[in-house]
Order: sequence, then C-alpha cells, then structure tokens
Amino acid sequence: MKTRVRFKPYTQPVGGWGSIKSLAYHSAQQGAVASNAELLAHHNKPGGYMCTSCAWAKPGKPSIAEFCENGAKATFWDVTSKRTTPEFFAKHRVSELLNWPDFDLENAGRLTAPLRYEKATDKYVPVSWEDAFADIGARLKACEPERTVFYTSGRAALETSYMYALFARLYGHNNLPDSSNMCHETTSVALPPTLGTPVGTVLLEDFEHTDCIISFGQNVGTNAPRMLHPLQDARKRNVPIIVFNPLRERGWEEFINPQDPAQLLSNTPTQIATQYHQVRAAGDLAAMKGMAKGLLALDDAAREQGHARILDVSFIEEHTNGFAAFDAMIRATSWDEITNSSGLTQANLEGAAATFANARAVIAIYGMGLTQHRLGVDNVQMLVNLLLMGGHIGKRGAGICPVRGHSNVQGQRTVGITEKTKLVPLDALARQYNFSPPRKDGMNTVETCEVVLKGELDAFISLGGNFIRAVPERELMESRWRDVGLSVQIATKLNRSHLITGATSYLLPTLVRSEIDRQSSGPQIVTMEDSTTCIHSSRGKFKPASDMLLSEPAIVARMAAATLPDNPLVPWREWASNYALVRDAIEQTYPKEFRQFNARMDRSGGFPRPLPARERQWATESGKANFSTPAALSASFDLGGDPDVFRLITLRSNDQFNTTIYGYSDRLRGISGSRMVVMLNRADRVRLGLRHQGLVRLTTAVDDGVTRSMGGFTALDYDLPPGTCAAYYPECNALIPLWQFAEQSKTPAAKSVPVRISADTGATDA
Ligand SMILES: Nc1nc2c(c(=O)[nH]1)N[C@H]1C(S)=C(S)[C@@H](COP(=O)(O)OP(=O)(O)OC[C@H]3O[C@@H](n4cnc5c(=O)[nH]c(N)nc54)[C@H](O)[C@@H]3O)O[C@H]1N2
Ligand SMILES: Nc1nc2c(c(=O)[nH]1)N[C@H]1C(S)=C(S)[C@@H](COP(=O)(O)OP(=O)(O)OC[C@H]3O[C@@H](n4cnc5c(=O)[nH]c(N)nc54)[C@H](O)[C@@H]3O)O[C@H]1N2
Ligand SMILES: [Mo]
Repeated sequence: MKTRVRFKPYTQPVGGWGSIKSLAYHSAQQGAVASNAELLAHHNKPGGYMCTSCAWAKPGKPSIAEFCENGAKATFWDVTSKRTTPEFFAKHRVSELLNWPDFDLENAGRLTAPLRYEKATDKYVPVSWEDAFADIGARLKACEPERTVFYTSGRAALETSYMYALFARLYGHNNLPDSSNMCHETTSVALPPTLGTPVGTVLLEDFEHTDCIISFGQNVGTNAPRMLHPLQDARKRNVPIIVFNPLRERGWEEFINPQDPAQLLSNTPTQIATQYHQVRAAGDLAAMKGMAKGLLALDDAAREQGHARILDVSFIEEHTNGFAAFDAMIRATSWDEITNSSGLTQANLEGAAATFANARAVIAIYGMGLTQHRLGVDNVQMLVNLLLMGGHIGKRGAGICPVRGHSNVQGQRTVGITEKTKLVPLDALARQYNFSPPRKDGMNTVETCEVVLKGELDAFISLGGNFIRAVPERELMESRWRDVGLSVQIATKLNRSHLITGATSYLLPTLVRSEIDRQSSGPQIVTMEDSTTCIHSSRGKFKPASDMLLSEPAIVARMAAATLPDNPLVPWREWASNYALVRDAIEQTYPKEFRQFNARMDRSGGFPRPLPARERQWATESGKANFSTPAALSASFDLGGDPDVFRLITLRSNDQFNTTIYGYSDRLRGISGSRMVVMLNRADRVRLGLRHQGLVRLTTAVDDGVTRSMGGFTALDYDLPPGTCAAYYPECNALIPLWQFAEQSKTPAAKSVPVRISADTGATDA
C-alpha cells in the first residue's frame, strides 16, 4: 500500500459517536448480510451466537446491544457478501496472490468450495470433499504421527476442539500447538505453581464488588471493548483504576457508552484510569517491585504506629508460602534500580502502592504487555505476589484477570488441545476409548517452527488461524515451509498461510459461528468458554456463505474417519450429526467441569467451571499459594546500556483482529492511511537525526548471523517513554528472532524486540 500516512493524535473518548460511525462504515463496506438490528437481536444473547472477536465475559443480563465496535466488525467481516469462489482462484495464480496485502486477501471474501493446490498451474483448483478427505487420510496414514502437527487457532468450539485433540491422540501424537502458545501460554505456565490454576480467578460479578482495579499491558478500547462496561460501572462507584502501559491507550482514558443515549448526547465521557503510568517496555517487573516496596513501607509504618496492617497478615500466614524470601528480595532492591528499569518515579510508584493499600478487594487485569516478554512468566508471578500481599485471591471483588484473546482459546485447553500431557486426563481418555494415548509431550508453536526450519515436518493441519503470519522469523519460515509434505488449512477466508504451500496443500472452507449449522439431527449448537471460565452455548442465525461449506466438527470427523482404523467407541459420524453427543462425551471425560453439560449450557451468563483458587483451595505442590522471587528488574532480551537499541512493541491497531486486517484506520491512535509506521518518542527521533514522518528502517539488534531488517516505515512522534518504540503486528514479525521467546512458556517475545532505527535511504522492501 503506497498510501500516505495521516497522523493526528486522537483526543475523543473511546466508544461514542466514533464507534457508531465506524460500524456503519464496515457494515456497508462488506455488504454484510446482517444488519445492526440483527446484531442487536442475536449477538452475545441467550439463544443467539457468541461473538467471534474477543473472549471477554458475557453478562447474564445482556444489555440491548451486547456488542462493541470491534465485535460487530468481526461479524460484518464474517457475514460479508463477498466471495472467493473457484472462479476467483482460476483467475489468480498463488504467486500473484502472494503480493497482495493481508487486507486484500481477506477482503476478497468468504471461501466457498474445497480446493487443492496444483503445482503445474500454480493455482488452487476445486476438489470434492470425498476426494479431499480420502487423499488427506491416505497421506496421514503414510506419515509418522510424531512428524505431524495439528495446529488450532482459538476460535474452534469446545465440541470441535475435543474431537480434534482426540483425533491427534488416537492417531499418535500430542503435537497440538495453538494460538495460546503465542499468547497466554505464559499465564498457563505462571499461575499453576503459584495459585494452582492455569486460568484467571475473576468472575464478571467481581467487578461489582471490587474497590480497586490495576491493569498491565492490555489495550481495552481495542481488544476487549465490552470490558469497558464493567470498568465504567466501577468508575461510577468511584473505584480507582491504575494503569501501567508505555502508550497512553485511549480506551484506558475516556469512554462514552454508545448504548447510553444520555451520555452519547451530552458527550460527557467517563474517565477510566485514575492513574496512568507510562512504564518502559519490559519495565513492569521493576514497577511492581516498586509497588511492593511501597506497600512494605506503608505496612512498616502502620505497624510502628499501631494502625491496622496493610498486608493481609492472616491470609499470608494461613494460605501462602515463601513470603519471607519475597520480603527480603524487595527490601534488598534499591529505588535507584527500580526507577532506572521502570522509567517511573518513586513518588508515582508509592502513589500506586497507596491506592492499592487502601483497597479491600483488588482486581488485576493484564494482557500481552506482560506475557510476550523473555521474562513473561516472572511478570505474571510478580503480579500474583502483589495480590497475595493483600489477600486479593479467593475473595469477592478480587482476583487475577488475564484477558484472553480468541473467543474460545481458554476452552480449547480445557478440553484437551495442548501439547502438555500433564494437562490432559490421558487415563480417562484411555478408558473411555480403549486405546493407549501417546504419553510424550508434543510440540508447541515455537518447537513446530524449529522443526519446520530443520525440514522435519511431514504434515501440518491447521484448524483456523494464520500460522505462518502469526509466528516470528517470517522470512526463514516462509522459505522452509515448502518442504512440508502435506498442508491442510481449514479456514473461512484466504490468508497468507494458505499461499505458502507445502508439497500437497488443501484449503477447506468452513462455516463461521454466526451461520446456521444444520446436520441430519437438525440445527446444531456449539459451546465455548470465556475469559472468566464461564461456558456458553451459541446458535448460528445466518444463512451459510455457500452450500458447499462443512462445519468444523464435520471436517474433523471426516478427516479422522479417513485416517484412523474403526473404533466403535469413537462414533465420528454420529458426533458430526449431533453435537449433543460430543458434549456427553466431554462430560464423561471431565465430569466435574462439565457436569450436566447439555442441561446447563444455555444458562444466561454461562456456567462457571469449578476453580479451587476461588475457594482458597490451592492445587499446588505445597498446598498453599506461593510467593515467588523473580530476580530480574527487566523482562526484555535487551539488557539496556546501548541507548540506540530500542525495545520494539509489536501491537494491534483498532482496525484488525490479529492477522485479519479490517482496514487502515487505527482511529484510537489517530493513525490512518498505512500500517507501516513506527511510533517513537520525539526526543529519540531528534537525537537519531530522523525526520518526523520520514521513512525509517528497523533492524533487529542481535548478533546471531541472521540479518532481519525492514524499511518503509514512517516515523511518528508519539507519546511513549524514551527507548521504547511501537509498530504493528503482523507486519513486524520478520524482525522477531525465533529464539526470543519467554523462558518456560516459549511465548514469542513480541513486546520488546531489540531494534535499531535508521533513516531509510534506499528502496523500501516492506
Ligand atoms: N479488535 C480486536 N480484538 C482482539 C484482538 C485483535 O487483534 N483485535 N486480538 C485478540 C487476541 S488473540 C488477544 S491475545 C488480545 C490481545 O489484547 P492485548 O493484550 O491488549 O494485546 P496488544 O494489542 O498486543 O497490546 C498489548 C498492550 O500492551 C502494551 N504493552 C506493550 N509492551 C508492554 C510492557 O512491556 N508493559 C506494559 N505494561 N504494557 C505493554 C501495549 O502498549 C498495548 O497497549 O485481544 C483479543 N481481542
Ligand atoms: N509480533 C506479534 N506476533 C503475534 C502477536 C503479537 O502481539 N505480536 N500476537 C500473537 C497472538 S496473541 C495470537 S492469538 C496469534 C494469532 O494467531 P492465529 O490465531 O493463527 O491467527 P488469526 O489472525 O487469528 O487467524 C485468522 C484466520 O483464521 C481463519 N478463521 C477465521 N474464523 C474462522 C473460523 O471460524 N474457523 C476457521 N477454521 N477459521 C477461521 C481465517 O481464515 C483468518 O484468515 O498471533 C500471535 N502473533
Ligand atoms: Mo492471542
């Protein structure tokens, strides 16, 4: 895209008229088959379909419009009237499509027929479903199961996910990486040893009882806008909200509820954050240590003066381990170290600590700004430490609240999509289906990439997603992907991963969640789990984009049946014709979590899975919640010291869902026209001798023999801390070395990539 960048810092509140205008624009652009009125009636409503955008909780009593600007955009994009038919593929060679930007690929519309890549013509050509499944089955049978990978993006329903994971295990591997590996895997690794749960402990109703909210590295206005409603309600009760984010994200500043006519007309926004701390990228460990230091000082003073303690001493004694070591570590950390690494002042951090100390019940929210760092696990565990100091786990109005990404990413793990065998009830599966499940841990996303680079991957099945575009090290990955023997992509729209073909490639089109899924037993229901462990049902309402589409459960069932020997205990065909039977099977495998699954799935607001930490029962080795003692002050690979090395944050615009680009307007940051921009501090730009809005080049500052460099970015003066810069994902993924991932969780470290910035004098290569 050679469009000029327009940049005018956005000063309007989030929500309000801006979001209403944006909705109308996207609805018209897509010629969407659903109208605003239909969205009103069905979107996130009992008896309707669950939004395919974020995983935020759905309230039991939905408002008239239980959708946000971005959820509605996601639906308009799903139910677009545009189509990529076989005629489209007859017109465009794959090598031609590879030059199309992400936006143009998906904007071409919904896939309508199963396709197979033909090398001779370099085109995707139609294939019958029967032939596709027969060939895929035959090829998989010929493969060594451990040399194959079944990837999942976080949208697939619980029913599909359960069947897909079972397929993998019956076939013979645990290679079940999913988008979570690039996302909240850090959470799944950090929380079990400290709290005995891999997921957050907060329920939506806790927001009604909290008296302090603290947020790290999450962009609510864009990525979980419906969360602004409970935040706004909390602000109306005067609850303080403390935000840590290098960027001043508008969603954390001001909000007008577009569903509140009085607020809309009077144009008086609700102020969301009451404190905004622009921490350096990867400086949160230091910031949280500063807050802990502040809390200890307040507690010391309270004790000396005989006042009520600041720490929840009885909670710490009864429910936790490791406080003494933690206390010693914090006291040994100097304010100089803390302020240097965080970029924040002692006064600011003490201010945050004072607000936190005054609260009876604190909710801690976080997103990718904590998880996607080298020490992401330490980040999350340090946040747990803060909560434990005040006893803010397992009490009404308090808890830890990781904001999950995809709408069912959390649920997929619950029903077996994971490479980590200890998270799966393998013995229960063995009994239920009379087989010996593979016991060896499988490959996660980064390990899958490593195997691709070695040329050792024989087959890759992708249940949704855009794997090659979402992972780091794009250039190398794309160049080696051609060696993958079989690539099967189950998708709704065309994306770049479909164009980086393997030796044999299939593109299999499927329904979206808002479409009617009719099987021989009638219209089907699917289920998913939201960010707060509540499980909901979803019923499609719109006519499918094409008569040729199969549902995801049907595709998985038919692929499995074509690959595996018959097993009367695994009735693939019956499952695909009646998903209630799959729910019964899920209940049998997970009797506690899914008790009376079919009967309870329609409960308004969803039914919560039981979570011991909510009851202050700690499923940890020690039987208690554990303080941890992360030694570092910075979570980055960049160790500081070289002022010309920046920490690059790769993030989302308001006009995208991951690699699906809806347009070129990041309205809430005031940036439009192009996504090839880099936001940096004005003083840094001047020091480097760069022009405002001049073209710059980013070069990864690591010494590993690989050159990673991209030109064609427009430099924008932006309000963020010195030494930090920001640009969009997925464009920047070519800059991220594959080996830069979070220790322990292997989540790619996409939030502080060490880069140098120089003037781009040559031709652009973006
Ligand atoms: N509309 C829309 N909704 C989405 C998505 C989407 O693309 N579009 N994606 C979905 C998915 S899969 C996910 S995982 C979530 C992602 O939602 P978020 O977790 O909000 O992810 P990002 O957009 O990557 O932004 C992370 C935020 O962290 C901040 N940040 C970066 N580095 C640091 C740091 O070191 N410290 C701190 N404190 N902050 C930092 C950034 O400035 C940014 O505001 O959203 C989900 N919802
Ligand atoms: N640099 C950098 N990289 C990142 C991130 C970052 O912040 N920075 N974030 C990471 C995160 S948090 C995530 S979750 C991953 C996302 O990685 P993925 O989940 O793999 O990618 P998506 O962009 O969500 O996938 C979009 C594609 O899914 C398909 N699709 C959409 N709906 C459906 C459906 O209902 N069924 C099926 N079968 N297919 C469907 C469409 O074809 C669409 O093109 O990216 C990660 N990569
Ligand atoms: Mo994500």
